Amino acid sequence: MTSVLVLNGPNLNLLGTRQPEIYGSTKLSDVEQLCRDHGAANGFDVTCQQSNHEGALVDAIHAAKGTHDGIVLNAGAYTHTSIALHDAILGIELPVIELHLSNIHAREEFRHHSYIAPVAVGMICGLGVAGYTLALDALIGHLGGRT
Ligand code: CA2
Repeated sequence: MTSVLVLNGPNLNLLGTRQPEIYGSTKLSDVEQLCRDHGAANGFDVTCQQSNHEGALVDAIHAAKGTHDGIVLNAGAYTHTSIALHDAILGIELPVIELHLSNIHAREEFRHHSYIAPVAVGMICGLGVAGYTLALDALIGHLGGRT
């Protein structure tokens, strides 16, 4: 069965607890359950991980090789700073869909640049929690699945 890693970065463990006007009021645990349910309903497996640490995210990306078929990645603020995540994605040769809850292009200028974008298949941003299932469908479609 196709297997997808949904990987969330720094501070996303706070989802649903603060700044609902930007990030919505859904908790990360509910987002993760939504992703797993979406996979189960559409015939693919979803594993969810979150870390606040750049190196742990690099390790998770490396570990995805041979375990998962692709990654939905919300790298949080590391999106805008991390050459290490960029290089990790290049190193695994698995398709990555970049995801952001908020529209990073409608926010502060420092959020406009992404180190993930050049090594991602594509990016979904600004659509809130719905973006996660859209990103999963985009990844499955990219992998040649049915959704
Ligand atoms: O819009 C997104 O998904 C972001 O990746 C979220 C990051 C931000 O640095 C990116 O520019 C865009 C921040 C995640 C912080 O999440 C929180 C959620 C609730 C309360 C506080 C932080």
